[in-house]
Amino acid sequence: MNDYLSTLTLEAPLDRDGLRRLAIHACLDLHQVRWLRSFVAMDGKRMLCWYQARDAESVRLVLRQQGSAGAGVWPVAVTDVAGSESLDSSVGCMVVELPLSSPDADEVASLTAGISAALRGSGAVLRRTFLSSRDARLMGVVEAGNPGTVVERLDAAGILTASLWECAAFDPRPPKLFESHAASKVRELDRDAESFGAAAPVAASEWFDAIVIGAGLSGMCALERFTRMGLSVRVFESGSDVGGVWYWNRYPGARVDSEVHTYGFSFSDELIRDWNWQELFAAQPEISGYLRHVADRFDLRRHIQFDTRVASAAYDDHHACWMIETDTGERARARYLIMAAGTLSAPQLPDYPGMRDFTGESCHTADWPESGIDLRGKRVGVVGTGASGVQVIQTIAAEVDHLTVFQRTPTYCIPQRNRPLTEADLRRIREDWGQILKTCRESYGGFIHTFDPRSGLRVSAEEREAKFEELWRKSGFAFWFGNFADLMMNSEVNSHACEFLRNKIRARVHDPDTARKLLPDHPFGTKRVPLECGYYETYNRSNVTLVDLRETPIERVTPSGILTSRQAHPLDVIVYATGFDAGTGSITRIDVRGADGVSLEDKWRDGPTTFLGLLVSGFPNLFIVNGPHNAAALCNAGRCIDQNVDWIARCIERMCGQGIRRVVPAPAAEAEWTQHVYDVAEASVLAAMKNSWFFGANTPGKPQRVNIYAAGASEYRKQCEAVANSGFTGLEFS
Ligand code: NA7
Repeated sequence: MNDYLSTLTLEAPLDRDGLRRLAIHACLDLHQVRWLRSFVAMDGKRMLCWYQARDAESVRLVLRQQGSAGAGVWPVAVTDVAGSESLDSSVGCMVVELPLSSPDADEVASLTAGISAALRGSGAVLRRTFLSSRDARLMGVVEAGNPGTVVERLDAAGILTASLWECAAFDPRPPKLFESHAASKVRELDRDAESFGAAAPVAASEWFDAIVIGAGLSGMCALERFTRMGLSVRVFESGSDVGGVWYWNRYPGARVDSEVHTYGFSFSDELIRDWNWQELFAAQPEISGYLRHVADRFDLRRHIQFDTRVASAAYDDHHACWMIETDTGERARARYLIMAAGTLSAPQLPDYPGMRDFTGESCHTADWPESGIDLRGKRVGVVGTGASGVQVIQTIAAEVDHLTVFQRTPTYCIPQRNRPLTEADLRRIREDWGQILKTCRESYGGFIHTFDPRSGLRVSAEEREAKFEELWRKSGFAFWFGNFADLMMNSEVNSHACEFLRNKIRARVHDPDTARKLLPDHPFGTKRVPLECGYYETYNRSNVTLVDLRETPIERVTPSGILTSRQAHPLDVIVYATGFDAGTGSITRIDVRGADGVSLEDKWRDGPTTFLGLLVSGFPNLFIVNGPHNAAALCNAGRCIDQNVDWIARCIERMCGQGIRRVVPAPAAEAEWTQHVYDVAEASVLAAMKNSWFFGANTPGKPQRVNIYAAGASEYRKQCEAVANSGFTGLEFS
């Protein structure tokens, strides 16, 4: 490490808080720049900063982030003058600038000795010198004393000074955001522990600027961004590795439904360049591998505590911080709490009587054992035909002895048309990367598919049918998000699409009665659309039976299988592909308590209320990356997570930059956004079918309120941008 100095011109007088705020932007971790000491002139117009860094460019990067791009940086040799102790920042000091005729060691030594001798008996002491050989200057830090006397004494000794400024010395380290990080504050808080009902004290090492819950896509994205901002971050993850849903959903056939290159992280061009995706729609092992690679490559693991579930989080209004407690009683505090626990991650099992009595093996798709389940030659029952059920069913049908599918609501599945990615594909992706991101950013769902701007009613029936056929032959969500612009807003257009897809099912399934059971009757897109690969043909197999639970409901699970109102189905394995407590489940399963001790679960008892789906009134400094009321649920998760993390980071940057301790949405702004979310849903085809997790209908006892922002990802982005660009209107900062 080398020593560097820079002189910054200050726009406004800088106090200790202002200095600390600058330090936040130093991103010391990232650039490995240690900002050791600053000397701020009493007139508030300039500041001399001393850094240690690998090279001057690293310091310049830091200065650019502080908004001081023009400041000069020069290498210096630092000498602590013999006998001096470290500078006491509470004592005033002076910076004396002296020109040198030749910066050789002898001249510097004699000048330093001369200054010390001249000041002897004046009350002032030369503490440290910075020698800049390049421009032949010596900067001396003189502690205590009177500036007039110092000038007089140096003059009398024939020592020429170029300038002398009276200043205050500040130690900006460690670059923590808040006073409350200091050990003394920690002790004070621990005396205050009854507010958390806590027994064990919190060690200083358990203080962070931000706590992130979850190390899936959103937690990793937030972690990477926050550490780059210079925040100290601790991520708590219940799994034993990174990945979130990709860690837990290890069931056979688990596969992403976004074109995978549009799904991954966008924060590193090198990552885009170096990582070679194998398939257009990658399977779970490949995505897990990618996420593990990112964690290693960007050194994220050291901030993550695995195998740890956060049980509670309480806001301490007095100290403006969150305190979390894990299920093993560990505690940690942070100014910001980031919910990154996923929107479809709280698995939901049905509550059929007798489930515990089943003597075979059973599990939820999102809790699949790491060692797998051997399904070969077994009688397997799959309950649920959403995206997970469809993937399991089409994957295992050929290997099991018999597969019984228990279907409650049929859904429209569209062909995924997966394929390997070739060298040429990867080259094209890298060349077009900027455009791909732009398209995703501007599209309804954050995917690479964009709506046809025409109305589906403005074209002839033949043209419409031809368009549907063309889209159906494409891969991914082309049929959903590349369709006519009014597909999701006009029920007539939507009903044409439904009939087209029903005809496809009729044509693919041989047995008319089975085909009939598979025909959905709700509007297309009002339930998340599964992507399939031979799913409908699975029902043509002789070892597959479809049970329609609307005709013959499940009565109970027995020790040997499932009993419906019509018959017993003997089974060796039951797979519950029954979905999630969507949107709110992963958040309210944690006991989150806001400023006045009210629990978030209670606040959301009649349905979630949020501002932009990112903040909740009464819960200061709580940010939700992907929960209810934002676009993430309908969206290509990678892209929407990017955008949400970016917005949150900007908000936190503003708080750090202005010394703000607390942010919370105004109740009126929250009410307005929540109403807007409802209004958009009511105006769309979603209103015609509320029996879905979009409305929380799949979770017993949950109020039926829309969870998602149906105007789409691009509109959502615009709304968020507008709020941020207007100085975060709707938020109350204090
Ligand atoms: P989903 O899409 O919520 O699907 C769950 C399925 O389970 C769905 O068919 C449900 O029927 C069915 N279900 C739920 N509860 C029961 C009970 N009690 N009995 C019978 N059937 C039941 O979850 P997935 O895991 O498939 O997909 C989640 C997301 O992951 C997906 O959108 C992709 O984004 C990735 P219902 O329709 O409620 O009648």
